[in-house]
Amino acid sequence: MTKKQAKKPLTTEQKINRRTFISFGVFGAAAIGGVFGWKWLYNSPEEVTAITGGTRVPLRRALNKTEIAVRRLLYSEKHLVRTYPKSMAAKNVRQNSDVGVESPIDLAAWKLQVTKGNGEKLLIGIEDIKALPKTEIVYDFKCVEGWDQIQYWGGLSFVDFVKHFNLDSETKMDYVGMETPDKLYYVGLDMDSALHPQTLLAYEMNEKPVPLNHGAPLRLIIPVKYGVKNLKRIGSISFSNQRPRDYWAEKGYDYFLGL
Ligand SMILES: Nc1nc2c(c(=O)[nH]1)N[C@H]1C(S)=C(S)[C@@H](COP(=O)(O)O)O[C@H]1N2
Ligand SMILES: [Mo]
Repeated sequence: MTKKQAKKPLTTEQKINRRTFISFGVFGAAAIGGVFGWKWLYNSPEEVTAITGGTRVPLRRALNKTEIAVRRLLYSEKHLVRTYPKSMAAKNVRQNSDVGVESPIDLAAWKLQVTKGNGEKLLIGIEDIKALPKTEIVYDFKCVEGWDQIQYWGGLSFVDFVKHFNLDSETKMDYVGMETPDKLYYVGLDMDSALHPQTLLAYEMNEKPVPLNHGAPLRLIIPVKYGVKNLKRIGSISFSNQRPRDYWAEKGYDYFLGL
């Protein structure tokens, strides 16, 4: 008698047993995968404590990528900030906080240093920047300390800047970092905000050269962000896929500080 057992239809109980077995198998595999995944993460190097600290490199990378993706979904960076007529711009422009703007500066010798993705460095003079088409904006500048003021700025839009200096491949990276020449004040910016059409490398305030205390010869005007990100006296610009160091983020402020 060698009847094939498989031909016999399964009873309900057998079916249940079989499904239970499969479920446990899947559950077990997931659990084992989870344990190995966790071990992999646990044994990964710890991130360099700077802007954030204490977690593993792959986890932080995933968290940062997620934050950029979620921000893209939630806020449209192409949404324009409200602008005002020039007549509404403040004549006495408020001045606030001078980290990195107090060291002596030789304006005639100043050059903007740009580090490209391949490490190559560009040195750009203010005249090269002023020779390009000017973009102007009158908008409500907002400081996290609780004041705002309608201000009038002019300069080279960051989009025009990257186009003119062939920084297209750099713009594929996630972040831009900017620092004062003495490196005492520095900001990190997500690329979407840097490439926002209203972001300027400003060399004029109320149609005159930017005064020293407001960031001469060149300062950042990034209307989609709070004042703290609007770095005065830009010395260098770099691009990266890791978050560049950021003065206020190091002190616990939100990294993006968007409006
Ligand atoms: N180099 C540098 N840039 C800076 C700051 C600073 O301390 N140093 N302060 C920021 C803050 S908090 C604000 S509100 C604005 C103020 O710019 P203002 O002085 O032109 O009003 O500059 C930002 N850029
Ligand atoms: Mo500020």
